Amino acid sequence: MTKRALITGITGQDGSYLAEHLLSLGYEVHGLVRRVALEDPARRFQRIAHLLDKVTLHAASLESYPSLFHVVSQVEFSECYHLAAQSFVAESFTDGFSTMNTNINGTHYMLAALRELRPKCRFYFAGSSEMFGKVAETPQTETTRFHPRSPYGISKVAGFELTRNYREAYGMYCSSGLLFNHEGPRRGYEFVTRKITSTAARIKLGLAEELKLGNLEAQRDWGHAKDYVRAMHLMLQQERPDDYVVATGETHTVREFCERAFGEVGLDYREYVKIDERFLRPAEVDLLIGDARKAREELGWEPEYTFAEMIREMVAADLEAAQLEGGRAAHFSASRV
Ligand code: G4F
Repeated sequence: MTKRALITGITGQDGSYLAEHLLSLGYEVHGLVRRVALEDPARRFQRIAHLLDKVTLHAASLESYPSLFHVVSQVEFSECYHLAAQSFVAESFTDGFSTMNTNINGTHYMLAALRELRPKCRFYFAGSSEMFGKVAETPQTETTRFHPRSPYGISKVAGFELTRNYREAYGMYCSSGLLFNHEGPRRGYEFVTRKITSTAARIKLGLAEELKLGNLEAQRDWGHAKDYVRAMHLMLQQERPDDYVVATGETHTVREFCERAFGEVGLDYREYVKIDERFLRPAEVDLLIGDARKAREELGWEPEYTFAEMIREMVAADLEAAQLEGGRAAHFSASRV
């Protein structure tokens, strides 16, 4: 029988990779999108443009229980991947209220709707290494104490606890992934990796002159999103629901990321990167490094990309985009002469 999955956040980096993965496994894939996205498909559906004839989209808002209830009542899903969230940590300091509202209530609404209508549906919650925050131990595992450092991190701890509570209180199959940073050429430009690779490419082609960043000494365990969505799927195929750390087990500084990304285009980052205090956070997560032994042993999950390969792929994609941008700019100025 064809398996049917619902992905919230299907238009994002992870949602688009997960949709591709599930389609390749023969799933019928449904995605939840905001109504505004349906009205602006060229921009909002960029990452899933190539999938639009293969997936079914439903309009709903994480802020509206009735809209989520309606979608869940429409189709018989056997798996639900709840990825939608306000996921930019810096933005959560600017507007903590809306981050909390979307991330906590959105998760609660999804769980409540499933409990009411599809209690047998398996649920995946996108937990985050931001939950470890000011880390209590290194490396971080499934048993490391949480100490979130941002409204975003706090909202993810709440979502994680709600997911665990639905599992324990109602016997539902609810699992959380404690995913460390995961990147790729579909990453949003506001996140540091994509900001670095896209600006390095633009500087190389003469389209930008410098790159303004905040804390260069922060350390992150960066993996590739394509690898991490495989882990999400595996978590819902186990006999029992559980929580898993997904990480590479390597950590690198933002500075090192800059060095490698600029190195890919033959430039020395020290000549272009400037510190701008606007990009410092009121409270920082200094060091993240995950121990994914449980995922390796129980799920049989392994990351395929190395750190260097991921950066190479991102820079190559951004060089291609910058070339198109440069071509368009040249065409525009030539047509004005
Ligand atoms: O790329 P970032 O914004 O990612 P961050 O805050 O680690 O969060 C990401 O990973 C989490 C998993 O741990 C996810 F849950 C979350 O949704 C998101 O995907 O920042 C990475 C580091 C930070 O220490 C930040 O202070 O880079 C530092 N940084 C330095 N300059 C900067 C900048 N970050 C951004 N976004 N922009 C800068 O200019």
